[in-house]
Amino acid sequence: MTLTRHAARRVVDLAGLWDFAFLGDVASQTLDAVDPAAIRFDDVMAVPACFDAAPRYAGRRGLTAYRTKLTFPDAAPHRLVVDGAHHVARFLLRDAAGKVTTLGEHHGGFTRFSFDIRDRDPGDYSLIALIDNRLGAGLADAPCPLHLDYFDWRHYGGLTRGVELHRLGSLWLDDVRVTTTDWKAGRVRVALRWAGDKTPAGAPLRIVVDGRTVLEENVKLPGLSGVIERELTIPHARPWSPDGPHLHQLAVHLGDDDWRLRIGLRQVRVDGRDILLNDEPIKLRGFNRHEAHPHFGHAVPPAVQLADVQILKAMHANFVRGSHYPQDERFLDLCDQAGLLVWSEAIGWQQTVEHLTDERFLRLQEQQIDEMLAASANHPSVILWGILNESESHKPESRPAYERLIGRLRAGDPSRPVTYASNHPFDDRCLDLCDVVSVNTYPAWYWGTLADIGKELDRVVAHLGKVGMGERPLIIAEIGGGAVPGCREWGIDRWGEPYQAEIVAESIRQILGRPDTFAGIAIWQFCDVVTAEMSRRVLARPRGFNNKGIVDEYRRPKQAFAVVCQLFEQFGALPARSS
Ligand code: ADA
Repeated sequence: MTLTRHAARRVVDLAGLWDFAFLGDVASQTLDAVDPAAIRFDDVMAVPACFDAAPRYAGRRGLTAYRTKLTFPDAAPHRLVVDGAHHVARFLLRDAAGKVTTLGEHHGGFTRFSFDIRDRDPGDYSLIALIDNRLGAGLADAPCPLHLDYFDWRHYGGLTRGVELHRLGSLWLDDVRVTTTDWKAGRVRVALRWAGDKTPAGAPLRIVVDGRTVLEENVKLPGLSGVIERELTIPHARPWSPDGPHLHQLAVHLGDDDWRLRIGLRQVRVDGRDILLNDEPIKLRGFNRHEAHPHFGHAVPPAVQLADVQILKAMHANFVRGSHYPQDERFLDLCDQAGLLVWSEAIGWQQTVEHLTDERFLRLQEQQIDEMLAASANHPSVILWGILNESESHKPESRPAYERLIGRLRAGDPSRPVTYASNHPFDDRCLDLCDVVSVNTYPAWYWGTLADIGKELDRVVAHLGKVGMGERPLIIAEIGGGAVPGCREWGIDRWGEPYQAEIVAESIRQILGRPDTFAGIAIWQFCDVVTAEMSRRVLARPRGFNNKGIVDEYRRPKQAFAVVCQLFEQFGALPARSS
């Protein structure tokens, strides 16, 4: 279950069963209060997995401890790479004599982080992870303010994605970023971030594409870290697109280290109301997807991720909005391969001015944005960056936060357009900061009838035109209605499968039927997901699920499934512009 990008570097996959202890859920049970020597590991837990999706701990919130063995073959620096931990994690290393060192702490799920391990003797150690999945009711009492109790999904906890131990040696690659600079000519820019302990003055650099060496030179390595940039022409270059998702294999070798990835040649930009992929307008037909499953929580196994991709393709979708947080990189790998376009979004859900003016919240948002970019920027499937779903973008006090976070995205990756999903389209004050305008709206569900879908979309379009936002691409980023699986009653609309199918059909017709007005649709939502445990949500959501999935939580199709298949196929065959 790892995402190893290395063949030369020694990488140990730490997936498997770890020792486990549920330490408690009382307020005094904090990371600082734990004495690692006193932890009684009386159980085991799978890694990756969500401990609170496992039957014994289902729904529990509190402090937990995980333990596994680490062996260091020599004194070289190593790096512990954690692909996701929810929500607060502290990692400790314990040597054979019982001496404990803290490796570091991380806040926020859904993104990769790492800790370097230096200056210790070779031999066997215990790695202990203290993981707290508790939520706060507000920022002040939230162990991690990125995860709050009112969001409309269950926040699962644990070591939710892969964990690896990397041996770094004396010179290593920290990151490789590949950006297409000319898709027609097959030109890319490769930026290598390197670092080291006692680095040599220079080292051989070799870049191999699809098995052919395209660059070989000796590079100078001044200091202990730096960036090397090169422009390359890919031999026998073939562009990447949803219809032809061609991937080239790239391997970078610097000294004894290496980094491997698959790249797709494609450029994205906006032009008036169009999103252009390799200079051609593209209409987005797709879904919002939560990375969740009742049996696995957020640690959705590869077989289910693959099933999701297969179902999306079966519905003739070409687009997924990763709502409302960065999706697992394995899922992005599958999207690269399948030709699905992805909107990748940093975590956020109806954040208020209080949040958007809180420095701790904003710093963690920036950290999550940086981590999302690091994990997702090389994926050709990712065409859009997003932040802060449905937050208070209509209040003037929020604007500095939008400027700051959108600025962070642009500085980290100028090659993709930026957006956020607004539920305040009529008084939003930040839309001008985006390249793509995205609006969430629920006519015929939270209010009105089927006839209101077209009318509401007209109102949105007219208003955006009036405030000077009419000449940007417009995505309806959420629209839909709920259906409890199997529910159908004469004369009752809400929660029945037939009515959901009608809402979805009318929405698709209204949006994809007007290609000159809309750049795309993301139906809310792909599959049913467990909602938050707070009574305000559970009482408003039958079964305790957000039931707006077109497939249920086990990916079984509802009536709307066939409707989407037919309509997405029909509209997918039409040109992206009427003229
Ligand atoms: C909002 C929100 C979604 C979901 C949806 C709903 O638009 O962005 O996460 O909660 O409403 O089902 O009501």
